[in-house]
Amino acid sequence: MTVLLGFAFLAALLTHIGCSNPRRVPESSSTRRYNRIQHGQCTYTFILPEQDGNCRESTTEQYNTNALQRDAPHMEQDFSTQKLQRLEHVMENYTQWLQKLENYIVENMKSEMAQMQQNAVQNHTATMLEIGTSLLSQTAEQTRKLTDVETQVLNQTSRLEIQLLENSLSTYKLEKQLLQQTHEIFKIHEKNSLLEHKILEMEERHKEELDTLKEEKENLQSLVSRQTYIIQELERQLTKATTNNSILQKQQLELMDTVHSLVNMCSKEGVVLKNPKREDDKPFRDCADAYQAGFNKSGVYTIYVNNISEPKKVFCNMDILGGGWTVIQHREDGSLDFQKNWKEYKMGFGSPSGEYWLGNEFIFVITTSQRHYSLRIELTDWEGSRAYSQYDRFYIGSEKQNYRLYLKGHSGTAGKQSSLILHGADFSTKDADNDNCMCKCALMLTGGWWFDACGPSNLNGMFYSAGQHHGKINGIKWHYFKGPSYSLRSTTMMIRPLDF
Ligand SMILES: [Ca+2]
Repeated sequence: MTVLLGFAFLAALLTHIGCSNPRRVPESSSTRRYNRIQHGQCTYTFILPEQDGNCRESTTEQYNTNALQRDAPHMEQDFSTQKLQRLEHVMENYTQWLQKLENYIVENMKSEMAQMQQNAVQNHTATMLEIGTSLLSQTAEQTRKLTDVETQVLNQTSRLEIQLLENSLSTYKLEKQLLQQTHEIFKIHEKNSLLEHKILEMEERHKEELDTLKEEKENLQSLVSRQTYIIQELERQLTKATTNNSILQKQQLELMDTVHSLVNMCSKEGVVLKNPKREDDKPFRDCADAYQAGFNKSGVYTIYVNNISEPKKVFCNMDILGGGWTVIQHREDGSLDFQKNWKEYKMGFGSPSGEYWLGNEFIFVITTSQRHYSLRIELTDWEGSRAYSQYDRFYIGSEKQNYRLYLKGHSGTAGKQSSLILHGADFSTKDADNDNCMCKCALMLTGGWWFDACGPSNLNGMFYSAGQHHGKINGIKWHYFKGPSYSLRSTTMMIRPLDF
């Protein structure tokens, strides 16, 4: 419609349409007016006709050239008609041309519109893409953050899991230890109950043993009272016998007198006695004297020891190695208690026909004031084996010297080493501690002996009967024959002059 309105200016003329390559308008048309329109990439140039001057002048000129014809009305009319026709024709051309132009513009506009729409779509798409990209980047950022958070959470979870595992492990270990300890406690409980059971059993046994011992004690007490009675009886009988003995002695003296008178009578009448040796001729100092006096049977003899007015009964062994042995100690059945004091050991105790100790004072006098003596010790164990120890030289000191022991020249079968102390040892009893021990050997090992500290022998220890002789430290001991805790069956200590 705008274009159609433009036809009001019939003189308007579109000279050129250029797209992308605007062409220069020729200079020769300076007399014409140009109008340019820029639309997008295309430029439209319109040539507009001159309106006033020329048109009017030509009109005026035409009027002037045809001044002669002004008076001729027909010519003027034809001319106008022709002009009109020409104009109509031009107008038709214009109109066609304008239609074309319009079509062309419409065509162009269509493509431009499409272009514009496409551009708009592209812009929109670009915007959308941008938005999408930014959204994507934001999403990526968020995703990254989420991933970071997830990683952290995973790390923490794994750390917690590890800690949980460690805790479980330590818990397991603790449980194991607890189980072990419980087991040990259970074991200890078992042991405890066992021990308690044993203790109870032992207590019961002890009670039984105590009861038995009480019974035995009562029995022994009654036995002792019986024996005391018997002893008193025996003492009375002994007094009687002594009285009888004195009567007998009187009779003996009378007989002696008779014998003497008979001997005198015989000597006067020339009778010679074949065996003049008699026990009463010369008192025996020891068994060697008796043997040499012709008494060659083992038994109890009376000897007269130097400086001791009282005669002493001893057992003489006339069998071993030529006889003549004076027995100073003998044990054989445990009938005699050897747990005696100093005085008893000094003067001797027991019976020469059975178990006895001759007495330290007698041993001292015999071995130091008469002759040089050797010592022989005969031992028998519970298996029936016999052995001996012999010393070439033997004597003991005085009571002031605690009857100190002196020995030399050991030999024999009862051990290669001497079980008696060779370097000298004092005599000890339960009431006289002269040993070399901080303890009291005589109390510990019983009896009286030449203990050292406390030494390898004690023939005056406790007598243990068969079956009980093992593991006894206070028994009758001769270490180098049967060991330190074997109690022997029988012992004999005897002396004989060295020059016998
Ligand atoms: Ca001591």
